[in-house]
Amino acid sequence: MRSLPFLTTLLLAPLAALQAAAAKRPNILYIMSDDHAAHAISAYGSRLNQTPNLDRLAKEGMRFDRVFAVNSICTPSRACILTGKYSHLNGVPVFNRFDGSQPTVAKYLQAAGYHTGMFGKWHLESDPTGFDKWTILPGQGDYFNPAFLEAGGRRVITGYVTDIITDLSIEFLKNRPPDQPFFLMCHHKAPHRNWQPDAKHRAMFANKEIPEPATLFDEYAGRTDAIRECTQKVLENLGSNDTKGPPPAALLGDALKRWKYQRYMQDYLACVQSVDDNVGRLLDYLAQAGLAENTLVIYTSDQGFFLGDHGLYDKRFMYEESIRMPFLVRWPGTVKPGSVQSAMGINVDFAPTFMEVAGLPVPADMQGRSLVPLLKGERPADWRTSWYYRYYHDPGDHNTRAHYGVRTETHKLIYFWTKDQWELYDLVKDPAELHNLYQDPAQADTVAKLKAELQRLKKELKDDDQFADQSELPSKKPRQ
Ligand SMILES: [Ca+2]
Repeated sequence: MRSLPFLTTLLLAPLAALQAAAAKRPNILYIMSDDHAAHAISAYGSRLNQTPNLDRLAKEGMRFDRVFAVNSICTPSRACILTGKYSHLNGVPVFNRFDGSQPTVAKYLQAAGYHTGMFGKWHLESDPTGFDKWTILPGQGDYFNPAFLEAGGRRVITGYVTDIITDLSIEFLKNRPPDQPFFLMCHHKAPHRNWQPDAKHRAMFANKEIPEPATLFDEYAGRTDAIRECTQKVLENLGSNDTKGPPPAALLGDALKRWKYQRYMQDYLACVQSVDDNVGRLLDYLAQAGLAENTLVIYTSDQGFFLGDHGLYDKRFMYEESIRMPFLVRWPGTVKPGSVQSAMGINVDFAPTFMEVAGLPVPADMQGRSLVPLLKGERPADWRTSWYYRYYHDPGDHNTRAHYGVRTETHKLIYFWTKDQWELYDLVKDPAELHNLYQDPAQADTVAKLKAELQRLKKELKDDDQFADQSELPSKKPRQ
């Protein structure tokens, strides 16, 4: 019989190894803003602004050029990110209450020993679950002197919302248990409508002439009814609450559209500038605290946004400006500094990514795929070449028609099912998506192939049109 000390050594050695491995597990800092389009980040080639702190992440990490939201609107995107599942399976197709009893990546990480925190805009109505500490804005929240909800009740914090959310996040880091890795979700409200910057950043843009997008005066020739019918148009639908005062009385038509665009973008970009400053504060804190080396940092937004593109603001549509999420990742020792990734990622990939980063198996019911191989600069041979999109909120706040579709590396096919109308774009020849080719006989083969791919993806993702009928949609109005 072997001696007791030998057995003890045998049992303790793997335990010690496990403990050592656990101590080295990377921290995860996930920073997400609300409605921040990639084309308002200088690392993405913005013509509009300079974002030096976000550029730091791109310079020291990886810039993903093709990461997309599978349902481009605030609440559904958040549910997709937490669950790794599409809207029809996570139960949040519109602005309805998230069932916090379902599995989420926060719960998995917390159970595996991560110290978990959630600060800022939550927008899922139910209280956060899976977080050791949370302080969230009720509903959309306020830009100035906002109220917050937390396990202990409600409190108002004086100041500007983007600064406060950063303060709360840093406080969480300062007070974290030293023997646990952390998973921190820092969710900014900015730059959500109605774009209220603080005085310092407003002054930076107040008199600045912002370049106009090439498609500001898009007249929608050849497109379906959906874009014409929507009420997310810069000229017709931005009101004095958005422009912070009425336009000069003499302005009409194109001149009025230009004026509204300027007022909209000056405030939007000023809100972004505060986000950029505050990302810098968090990065500085990581460096000062000696946490930078073992922390994966992500910056993203819950979807993209139309910055006057196609004459629009807001998101919802499956067009590129709306669905494309900025996605910058710094992970020292794993991600090559200054690298760029063009493989297509989707927001249901985030949860599987966090699982793999934490050394955990990806649950079989998550529908996304871990981005870790891409972070390592590898592109698996079977990486996706197409993905599925579905937007439900019709008519919603902007009379935007429900639609679903497929995007490949080169094409996009969109079906507005309540209108029974289709759009097809060649993203290589027409990246601005101005020419709907659906009726072009020369595209018949392409249309047939894309329709087959659309059906294949729907089946694979178990989308049985669960929420296709408007009467089947959950309540669209959450408690504020
Ligand atoms: Ca949003």
